[in-house]
Amino acid sequence: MSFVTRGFHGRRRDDDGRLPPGQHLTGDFPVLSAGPTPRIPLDEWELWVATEEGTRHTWSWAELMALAADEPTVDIHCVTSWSKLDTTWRGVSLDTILADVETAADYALVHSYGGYTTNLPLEDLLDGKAWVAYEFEGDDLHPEHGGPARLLVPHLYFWKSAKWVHGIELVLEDTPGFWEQLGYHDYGDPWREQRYQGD
Ligand SMILES: Nc1nc2c(c(=O)[nH]1)N[C@H]1C(S)=C(S)[C@@H](COP(=O)(O)O)O[C@H]1N2
Ligand SMILES: [Mo]
Repeated sequence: MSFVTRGFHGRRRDDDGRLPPGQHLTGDFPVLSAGPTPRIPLDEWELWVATEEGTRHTWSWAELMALAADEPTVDIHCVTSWSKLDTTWRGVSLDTILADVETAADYALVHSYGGYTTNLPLEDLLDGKAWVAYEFEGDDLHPEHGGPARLLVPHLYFWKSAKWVHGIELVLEDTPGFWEQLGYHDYGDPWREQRYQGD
């Protein structure tokens, strides 16, 4: 009888297998921004969704706040190799935001205030996998971290989680965003280490 079980033999660390390959844990919350932090007054803030047919849906800040919110606790993984476990957020699920949006699109190109963009398959925004988040660890989301609101798509590398989210363009064909045009992966699954195009 073998007393060395598979589980005992396998990698066991304090992250409990929650750290994707090539990542290390960090306790703090680094700021990674490709440009200056835009400041958007809440009375001017707007979220838009545009379909491939040209239909536009918009939400004011008050309208976003009126939507049912979730409080997800998730692990986040930056392509620069830090991961942070059990981060807590408050935000509106994309399922709620897209509930009444009719589309045949398979992809989304997300637009931020300030001009940043990032692309992902529409299905990666659905089924409880993505939020428009406006609180972090119980406080209003700090402007440097994307406040007043950012996209939160924790199952993909964190560059997909567009800070200062402004709009979601639903498109029939995948269209690379800011980092994707500069060589980062179109999908960006941290568990498959999809850091760069070709990974
Ligand atoms: N608008 C915008 N969103 C962005 C970025 C950016 O430069 N601009 N950087 C991305 C990258 S590379 C990462 S790792 C995370 C960083 O989020 P943080 O600064 O809150 O840690 O935001 C992502 N979203
Ligand atoms: Mo990043």
